[in-house]
Amino acid sequence: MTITLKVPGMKCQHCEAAVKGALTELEGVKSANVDLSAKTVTIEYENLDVAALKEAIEDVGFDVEE
Ligand SMILES: [Cu+2]
Repeated sequence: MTITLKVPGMKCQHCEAAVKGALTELEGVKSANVDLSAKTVTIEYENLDVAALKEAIEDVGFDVEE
């Protein structure tokens, strides 16, 4: 499955790396690609709840909008 989440707080490549790292650490996440100008992250995943994806992003300090 693929989902795109809006993460408005991402401002630079450090933010991108933090969000991407938090997501790809999760078992079930195949890829996470950040679009910094759109402030979105597109996640390819399986066997996971969207809630778990959001939680991982929030755990590294960013709010998520769907
Ligand atoms: Cu940053």
